[in-house]
Amino acid sequence: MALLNVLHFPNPRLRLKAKPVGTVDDTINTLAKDMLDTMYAEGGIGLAATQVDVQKRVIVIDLSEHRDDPMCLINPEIIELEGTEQMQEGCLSVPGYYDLVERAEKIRFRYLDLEGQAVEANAEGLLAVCIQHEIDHLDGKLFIDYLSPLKQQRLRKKLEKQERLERQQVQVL
Ligand code: GNR
Ligand code: NI
Repeated sequence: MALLNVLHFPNPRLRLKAKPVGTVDDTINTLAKDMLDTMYAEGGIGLAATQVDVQKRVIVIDLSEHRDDPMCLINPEIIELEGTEQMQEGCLSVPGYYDLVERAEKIRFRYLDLEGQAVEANAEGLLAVCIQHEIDHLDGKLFIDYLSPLKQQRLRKKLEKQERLERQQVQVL
């Protein structure tokens, strides 16, 4: 088991665009496993490779109550969008902040599984929101990008201050 470091906004590396995975090999399997360990340890329902500073199109999700039903999606793509819906979102890269975001209500998506097999499926509700949130990460986008510039500015100041304090704490230790 390996825990990976999760980048926090406004780290510019969260803006990098992830590259498609060529072949689903052991490296990708290990990455997916480490990402799941990290997601569980941090209490998230999803995680994108971009958040752990790996620019590969890999996401993991687990919406189950008992945290025992992981999904790993390689090269995920949305192929159809339907309707709109607002949901309260949070992000492991924007700790302690939650806000409403409007996204498609239903999606059809495709991806490669950990065996490299192509899969196509439909999603709605929280799963649809989560997949859209994670694919945004792979494209360097954060949920707070959808908020008003004023909210983004306030959040940036707050998190920059928080990071400064954390760095000072580390120096004292
Ligand atoms: O843990 C998470 N919860 C969440 C809630 C509403 C919408 C999206 C999410 S994803 C987030 C974990 C995360 O940051 N994934 O990138
Ligand atoms: Ni996120």
